[in-house]
Amino acid sequence: MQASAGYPIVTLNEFIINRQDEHPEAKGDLSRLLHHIGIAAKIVNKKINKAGLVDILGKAGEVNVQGEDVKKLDVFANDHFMAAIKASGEVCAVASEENQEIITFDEGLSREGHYIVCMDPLDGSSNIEVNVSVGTIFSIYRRLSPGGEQADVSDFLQPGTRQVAAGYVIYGSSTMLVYTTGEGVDGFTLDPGIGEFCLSHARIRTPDTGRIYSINEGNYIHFPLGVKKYIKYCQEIDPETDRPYTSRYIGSLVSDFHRNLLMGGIFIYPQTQAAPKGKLRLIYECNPIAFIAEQANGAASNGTGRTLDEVPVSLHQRVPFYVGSREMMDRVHGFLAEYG
Ligand code: P6P
Repeated sequence: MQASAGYPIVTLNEFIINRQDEHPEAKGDLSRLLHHIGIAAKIVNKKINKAGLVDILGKAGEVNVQGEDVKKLDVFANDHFMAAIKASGEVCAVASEENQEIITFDEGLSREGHYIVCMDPLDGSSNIEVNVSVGTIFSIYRRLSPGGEQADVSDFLQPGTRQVAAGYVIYGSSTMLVYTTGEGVDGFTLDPGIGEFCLSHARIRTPDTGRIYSINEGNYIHFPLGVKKYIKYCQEIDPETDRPYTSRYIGSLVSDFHRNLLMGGIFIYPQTQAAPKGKLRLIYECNPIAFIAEQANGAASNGTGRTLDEVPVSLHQRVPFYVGSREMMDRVHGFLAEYG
């Protein structure tokens, strides 16, 4: 995708429209939805950048100097992404990390909406107080229930292979939106000067291997033996295979994944004593990240099976999650197969 002659940037909206033009059958409904998600990301980004000032402007639950109710940022993010998705008129229901049940949009255009959205509006929000990057994760499917009827939870229990699009926003040193519609992965960096996400990482492909392993080693004692063996493999001295690797763990899924996606690496959140099924949620954390990883030449699994093949049984289901460079994934699968 080239910028138009003489004009140096491709904005997210231009990119979405250009991609839509490549599909004559497309009616623009997915494009409109992605555009609205981009708007919500800009609104949330503006608020997060001021997060440190919340103490001055008032803590969550208080009324700030502008007389507004100060909300926790993850509630703020949930409200704005929910409102933007509803405003697109293309979505009949949303499953959010912030809501126990699905939120259905039953009036007007939305009831006919072709899509459903699964999202974690602000993943890792506990990191905000210490100014660590956090992210929004979203996943889009076609609805299964008939248009015009109220959506139900069965619309959301689809395997990740049925995703139409998936993406994340990382609110870091710069704010980026990275997404896929199944034709590769592209990254857009927010230019605050013009208030636009601009194409900055076209056709992201993760390296076949890497030297970064990301896992919370504080849980080491509870890891499956195969994971323990893999960690020791990463730490062994072997110049032939460029080991020992480097341990990098931020504790914010979007940040850890984004770094490994660009540099090569592996992220692992296996079963632990505190989280016997794993900690991360299948439908709004693992599936969208897995879709992006595979579209960028990487891989994602629950340790024994492909993440995207798993058929969800509940909205907030947790699964073990392994995601990253293909060769590193093959290696950890070997240890899991041999040692369990
Ligand atoms: P732990 C953040 O709370 C989160 O959901 C993910 O963003 C992150 O990868 C994980 O939990 C970190 O969990 O147990 O290592 O603090």
